[in-house]
Amino acid sequence: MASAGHRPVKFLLINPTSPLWQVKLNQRPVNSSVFRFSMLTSLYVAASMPAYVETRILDEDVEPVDFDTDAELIGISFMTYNAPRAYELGDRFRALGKTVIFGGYHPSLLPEEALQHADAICIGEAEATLPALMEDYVKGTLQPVYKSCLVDLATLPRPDRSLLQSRKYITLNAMQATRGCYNHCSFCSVAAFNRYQLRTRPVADVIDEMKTLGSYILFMDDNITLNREYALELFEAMIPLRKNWFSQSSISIAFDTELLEMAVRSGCQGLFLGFESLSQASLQSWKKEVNRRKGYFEVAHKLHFYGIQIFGAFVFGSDEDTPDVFADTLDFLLDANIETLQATRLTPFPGTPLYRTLDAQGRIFDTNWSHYDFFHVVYQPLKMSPETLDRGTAWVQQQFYSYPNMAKRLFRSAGYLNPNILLKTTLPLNLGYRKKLSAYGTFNKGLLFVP
Ligand code: B12
Repeated sequence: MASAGHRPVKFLLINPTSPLWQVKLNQRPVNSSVFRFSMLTSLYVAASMPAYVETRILDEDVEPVDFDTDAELIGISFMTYNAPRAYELGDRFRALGKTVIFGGYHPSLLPEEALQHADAICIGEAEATLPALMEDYVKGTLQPVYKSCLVDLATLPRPDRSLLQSRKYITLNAMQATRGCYNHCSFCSVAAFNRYQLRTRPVADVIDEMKTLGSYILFMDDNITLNREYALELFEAMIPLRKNWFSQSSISIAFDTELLEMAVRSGCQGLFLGFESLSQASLQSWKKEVNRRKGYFEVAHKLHFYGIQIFGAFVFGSDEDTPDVFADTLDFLLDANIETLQATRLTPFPGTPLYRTLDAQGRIFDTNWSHYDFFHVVYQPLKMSPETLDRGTAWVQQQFYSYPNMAKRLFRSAGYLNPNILLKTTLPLNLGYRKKLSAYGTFNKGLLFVP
């Protein structure tokens, strides 16, 4: 609906993807549906637009790009791995006479590069840049760069999930209670993007939004328990809603029984935990202080005791890692019965301290951004070859997601997880990872590694 004083503007907001996941005409999405969720980024961008803007969201993971669109303004939102596709789309739409604006992690952290393919870029959050950008756009005085302050989360607009084709996603019940993180882990672009600050939303707003969503909720927070007092207040307020929820947290929750019990009472069913490495030296070199000197088996036992499944994240390739790291980590993962694994090759995202260090040491040999997807080695590791790092990581993934290991894991998990949650989340996620990994050729690559 057009508001007084402004002509209506049609805006096409694109979530680009890599050639591997792009949907072609009349084709079904390639990626497993378990990795199609949230879209909170696009939803918040759409919600930040003034009322006279009519936004259509196009997600290249589920539908092909429409170059015949009648939209006059094209927005492209991207991280690093899809920057090359974003640039290709930006160039093409500009050649068609459209105005192109960019936002997201990559253009925020590398604005000069991004600006070569767009008319304007937004550094930071859409909520604080788009209103001014649109004022200028309708007046014909668009500027090349709009920079946001950190938004006060009490002022966040409410995402309109009806802008998405819900049947194409495993769930759209994703939301945020907090943004950012104040820890200084060297590889993390989330903390860098959020200027190493944590912000929280008023608990009443979070509860209001939760009430509008289904019974399974994904919190896209970077660490929902980072502010302990806030988390306690939020979890307590969530209890009467009787929802099931999943989020990211640091492993510290396992050592805080009061917080853990409150999380369980509020419906916590699974946590994505950044273990990152078994090695104290690696954790120290990455400044991942929050994990240091904490027993990982104890973390797993404690969470499992409370019926919480674990999505464990491990990163391979620190300067301390030798080829033994792969077998040692796999032993832990299987013994501790971690339900789902995200194993990644260390990736120096632009804008992070890690990028600056490796770049200064001349060790980054690949700046094809499409390889910054955790499935490629883009820098020279210190104590092994790039091939060993690549194949060793693939080997861990292949072993972890082998059918026998999956069966053993699920059987053990059945002893402490709610069977409904196991069937609806643990099993599909394990199968989804197998599908995704096989699309990347991980299973064949893993066979080339000799532990
Ligand atoms: C959910 C999520 C996913 C989901 C869904 C993504 C989606 N399309 O919705 C899935 C699972 C698909 C995913 C996949 C990947 N992801 Co991911 N993901 C996230 C996560 C956890 C939350 C995203 C989110 O909802 N944020 C909340 C919104 C509100 O914040 P935002 O994205 O920053 O958006 C704001 C601003 O950036 C800005 N903005 C953004 N776009 C635009 C556009 C315009 C025009 C404007 C004006 C403003 C603007 O305004 C927004 C509102 O304030 C983030 C971490 C994070 N904290 O963001 C990682 C993150 C974005 N992912 C990351 C990565 C690396 C990936 C993968 C490449 C690798 C992987 N994890 O397997 C894959 C690639 C995709 C694929 N096909 O395989 C990295 C990106 C790092 C980087 N610098 O590139 C992040 C930061 C996590 C990390 N490990 O560091 N991801």
